[in-house]
Amino acid sequence: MTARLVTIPFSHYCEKARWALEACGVEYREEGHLPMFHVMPVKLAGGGRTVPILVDGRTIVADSTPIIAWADARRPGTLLPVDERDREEALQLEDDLDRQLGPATRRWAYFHLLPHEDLDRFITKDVPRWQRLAFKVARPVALGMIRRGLKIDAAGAERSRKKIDDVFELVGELLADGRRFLVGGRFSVADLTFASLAAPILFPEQYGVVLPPRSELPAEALDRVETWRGSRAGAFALRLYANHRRPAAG
Ligand SMILES: N[C@@H](CCC(=O)N[C@@H](CS)C(=O)NCC(=O)O)C(=O)O
Repeated sequence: MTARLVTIPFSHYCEKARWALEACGVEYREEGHLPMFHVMPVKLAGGGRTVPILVDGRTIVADSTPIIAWADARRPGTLLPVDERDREEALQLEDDLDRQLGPATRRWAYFHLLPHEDLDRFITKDVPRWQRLAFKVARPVALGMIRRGLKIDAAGAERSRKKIDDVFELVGELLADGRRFLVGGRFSVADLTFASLAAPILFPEQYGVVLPPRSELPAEALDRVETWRGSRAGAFALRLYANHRRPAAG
């Protein structure tokens, strides 16, 4: 039976899981939902509250980190380094990035993009039609819930901007010795995690679902995005996407 990945399609933690499944050659089908509308399907599938969650027969794997471990077990060594010390280092980086970078890029991108109703089409793509229609009607309420739930306001966005700068600086320092990957000389979970969690502020073309083109970003956000894209860490993430991720379907 084909595994099922329950997602919020544009979510970068879902992208992290999706990329891992594809890298490990796992066949799966994606079931996308809008934020808030995801709660019931995730519970019914046996998960907690967040996506992604993977369902493979009776096996339920919640959270992108165990999903990567599950995918790697099917093709060992694809993402989790075989060398024990490298593996520990890569998993530690994954954990740090999950806790620091992921929430910061999400908050910054939401703050700048949510007010622009014309960008809703990217949020509402690949979800059931009824959710799309309900979102149209309930937009102010849904956005209010997202904003309150994730503390999305100007001060939060500015804190997140600083956090992203700090993480990019740290990653830039790691890369300063000329290494091509973060750990162990080859592509691993650490690289995949950095690139996918940085994606909401870099807009790589190969992201697993279509993101807004940069030409449609509000000017003040675009400036910052271009700065991040041009930084050592940003250019690294874009290279990982170009070389290690299949192009997004139309
Ligand atoms: N540690 C989790 C984080 C996942 C996460 O934060 N997912 C968000 C989407 S980006 C979510 O489901 N938010 C909905 C909610 O919290 O209700 C993972 O790596 O899977």
